[in-house]
Amino acid sequence: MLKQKLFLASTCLLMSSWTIAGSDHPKISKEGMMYEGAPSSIQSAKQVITPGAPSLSQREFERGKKIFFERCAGCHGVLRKGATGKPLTPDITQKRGTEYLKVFINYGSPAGMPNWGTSGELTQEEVDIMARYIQHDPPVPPEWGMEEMKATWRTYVPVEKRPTKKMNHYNLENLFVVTLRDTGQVALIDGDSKKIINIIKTGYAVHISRPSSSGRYIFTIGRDAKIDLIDLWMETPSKVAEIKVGLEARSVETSKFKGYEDKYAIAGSYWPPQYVIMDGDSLEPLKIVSTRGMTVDTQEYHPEPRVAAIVASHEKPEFIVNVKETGKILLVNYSDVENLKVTSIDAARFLHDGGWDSTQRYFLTAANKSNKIAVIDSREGKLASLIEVGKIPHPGRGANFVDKQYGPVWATSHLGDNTIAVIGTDPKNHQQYAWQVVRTLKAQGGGSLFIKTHPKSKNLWVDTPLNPVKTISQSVAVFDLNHLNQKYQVLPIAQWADLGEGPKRVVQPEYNKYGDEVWFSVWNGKTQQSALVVVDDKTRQLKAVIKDKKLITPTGKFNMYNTMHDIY
Ligand code: DHE
Repeated sequence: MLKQKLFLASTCLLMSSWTIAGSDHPKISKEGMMYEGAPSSIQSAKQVITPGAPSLSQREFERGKKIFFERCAGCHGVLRKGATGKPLTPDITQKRGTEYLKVFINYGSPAGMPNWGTSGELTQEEVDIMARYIQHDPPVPPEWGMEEMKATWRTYVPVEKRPTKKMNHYNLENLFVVTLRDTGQVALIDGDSKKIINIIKTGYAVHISRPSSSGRYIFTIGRDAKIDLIDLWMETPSKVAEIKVGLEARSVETSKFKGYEDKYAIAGSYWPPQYVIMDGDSLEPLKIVSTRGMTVDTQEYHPEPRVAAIVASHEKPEFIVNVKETGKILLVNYSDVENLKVTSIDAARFLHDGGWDSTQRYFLTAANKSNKIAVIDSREGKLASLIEVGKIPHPGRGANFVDKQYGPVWATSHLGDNTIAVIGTDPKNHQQYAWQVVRTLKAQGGGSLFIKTHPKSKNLWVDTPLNPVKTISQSVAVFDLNHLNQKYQVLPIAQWADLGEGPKRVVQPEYNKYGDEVWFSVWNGKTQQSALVVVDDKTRQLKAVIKDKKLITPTGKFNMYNTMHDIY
């Protein structure tokens, strides 16, 4: 029996968690493993000894816990109830037994489990520890309520001591806030001169930055759920406040509705599963709301529904909050924080990222493991559609343009295949195409994370940083929006950066304010040189390479003007 399982598991080795089109030799994607298995910052959680589970020393338990939080929690959830990965609670794992689990951890599975052992990511001793560890009850990390938040809330410059006008001469609207992932910093880069203005220490494995509605402040969130508030009006833009809103998080947003500009901020956490509304210029936490509850489909209780993307509505004083595991989209009305009204919309599991259509009325967001895009009508407060797309859509914020044949459209690329789904977004004047996939373009391969265009551009840029084929992960495809039937052009961005050794993944196209330059990160290893490459949008020629030994592992870049106004 075990032999048969071993055979099955090893044949699975040939299949990828994400079938990466464009790869000559499909295999478990190391890049995919890195993406989903990004380190968590959770450390504290008590040892639990579970009846029926094999023995585990205290040292082994600590090691298992660390490995689980770092490598496994992203897919299976901290409580191991299952998310993109299968549930791994002791009632299931103890029935499988240690030997079976070891095979599984070693060889992976076609359903998406990486081959941790045979890939060399875990040693045989670690595989053995993990097989025993997951037969014990999951240790539960602590909760994080108002007391904990307030204890981590620091003000460096109180609101009344901050400048009352802009004290520097930077063109703040063309500023780029660049994530330096592995150093837990952001670089502020002047989009006009391409010079670094300041590098600011932020949270662990910092993830995204969002500007306040006026563009005065930047909110940066780390994977450790630490938010740093940066005041751009200071002579040298610097940090003025910080708070830790949980133990793990990915998203932060600020209020944008008329009359509420810069008033509130919201952050969503992975652990504990909750969101918090804060005061926009001090970060004082005002209201914490748990997202624990029932799933959209089987309607069973989920103890760990993580908060994914959050966007601020332009139609109402509302934040739109994606709850990953329950598959629900919440419209959180912030006009009366004490009597909070929350509309819960049924979408699909597992919600991840998304962005607005060009009118900023409809929010299009990926339910990635359902291979669907959910469309929220933010005016009516309803689900407008659930659209079947390719395998594991990953739009970032997506791309809006006018298709000559189908009118206004929004597009997403995919992690799991090489397609780009182009979706009609104009129910008023192009009703027959609205919420339909009107075109499917074919790009370089799977492993795409971000797609981008700009209202002034005729180009559609598609990255593929997680494709296992180097020539694909190190370049981008660019389509001509006037000739979508023609093949894309490939630009060798990493080669242009001329960096020497390393994975050099090309990630996240981002336009400057004027829509005439597009910036790419060439994301190299922590000890290797990385760069930002700036391409002239019209000519598609190299315009500048920004290299500096302080630019370590740049990934996301957020142009102030485009991010403030949701232009993409
Ligand atoms: Fe992200 C956005 C979650 C790994 C770069 N990422 C998001 C959002 C979520 C998310 C929920 C939407 C935020 C919003 O709009 O409010 N990301 C996750 C993960 O759970 C995941 C898969 C694994 C993890 O444990 O973190 C993950 N992300 C990555 C990376 O490895 C990337 C490529 C590099 C990095 O910096 O870590 C990465 N994610 C980004 C970027 C955005 C993002 C650049 C914002 C895109 C934008 O244009 O707004």
